[in-house]
Amino acid sequence: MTSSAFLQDFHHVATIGATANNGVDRQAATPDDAKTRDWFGQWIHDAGWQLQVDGIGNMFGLLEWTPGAPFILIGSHLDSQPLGGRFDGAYGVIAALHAARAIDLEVRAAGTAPRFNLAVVNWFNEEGGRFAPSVMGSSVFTGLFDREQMLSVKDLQGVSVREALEGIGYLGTDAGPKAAGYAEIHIEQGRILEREGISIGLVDSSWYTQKLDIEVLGEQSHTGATAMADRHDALVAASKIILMVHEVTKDFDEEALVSSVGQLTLEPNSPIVVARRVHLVADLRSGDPEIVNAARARLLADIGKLAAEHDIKVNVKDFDIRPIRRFPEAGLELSAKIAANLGLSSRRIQTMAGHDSVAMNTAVPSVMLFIPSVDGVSHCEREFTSDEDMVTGVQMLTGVARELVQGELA
Ligand code: HGY
Ligand code: MN
Ligand code: MN
Repeated sequence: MTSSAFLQDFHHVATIGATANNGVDRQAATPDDAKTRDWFGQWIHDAGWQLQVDGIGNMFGLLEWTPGAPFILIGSHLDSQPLGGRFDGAYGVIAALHAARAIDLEVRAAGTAPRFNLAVVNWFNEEGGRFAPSVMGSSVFTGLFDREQMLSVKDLQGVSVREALEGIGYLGTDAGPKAAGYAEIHIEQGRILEREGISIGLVDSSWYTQKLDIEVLGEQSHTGATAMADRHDALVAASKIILMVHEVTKDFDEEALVSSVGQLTLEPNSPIVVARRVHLVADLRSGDPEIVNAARARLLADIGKLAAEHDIKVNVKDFDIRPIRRFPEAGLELSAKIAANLGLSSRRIQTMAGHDSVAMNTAVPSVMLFIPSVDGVSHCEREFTSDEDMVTGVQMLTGVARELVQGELA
């Protein structure tokens, strides 16, 4: 792997869908997402590998050294959050391209094929900003989500996943590779590695997460002419619920529970009309499922009281519930050994964010690696990781992938 070639690719992709403040906005199946997909497809073609696109828009670059043998998949996602960071996901895809190229050269020079083939993957809609739930493409690939159901999911403008993928020419028909293992490298999106001066995070488990779909139903009326006592203001009630979702974290130890409402839609959204309906999505996560469940129970009880006080209706639905998932011990030990052989510091770490590797780990032995994030910032234009840390991560991913194709985790 030549670090300059990797860095050149990374900084080029960061210009696609670039925002004014050094971020990117390449939401799933938008024209800018399509541009990075075209770039990825061209790279695969120029490398002489076979490109496949499956029925939920996942893209695979196949290095089939042994016809019919299963594949080790390495990669991440090129889609971003709205006004997001240029490292989240894209780093892992470009790192995987360069790791695969290095291993391909080694295999050709050695003249002997390893036990497994290798594929580089760009997962569809990992972010879940435009189309919920997140981690969509890899969850369909592993059978966690139903493909037809996901293709019918609509964005806020009423466009379905199917229509959006067809619109950018990436609703594929390929089956995709038979997976035997998976490895992904990603920015930490937290402060631990930076704070401790450690180069590589070895992800051993993921946090318990769930979303709450909250619909607040009041009654539309004139903001000027309606007596206050007669109002059923959905936005006032929704505002109190947003604060409840924030405040409930204080019922638990510091940082034991994280929660926010990140999305709100308002009807009819007129300055002269009392709101009739507000739709909110709350995200609750913890390393302990009992904490999420206790916070959820507290919120449901308080929302019930609020609805009675305001004489309005509130519908709350659970969705996107993800249990804690643990990565295989053998993969953690293998990665620790590879980091040590490379002279890199490493430590075990949990992931609070969702990742495609969490889905893949339900199907095949998977390895998830982190590199440091400056200030732990992510899903924000200020997201940053140094070139040096990125290049170190590519070396680490190459080392892990080299062992996986030999069958080290089989
Ligand atoms: O769901 C997640 O945590 C990821 O950022 N998509
Ligand atoms: Mn990501
Ligand atoms: Mn993300």
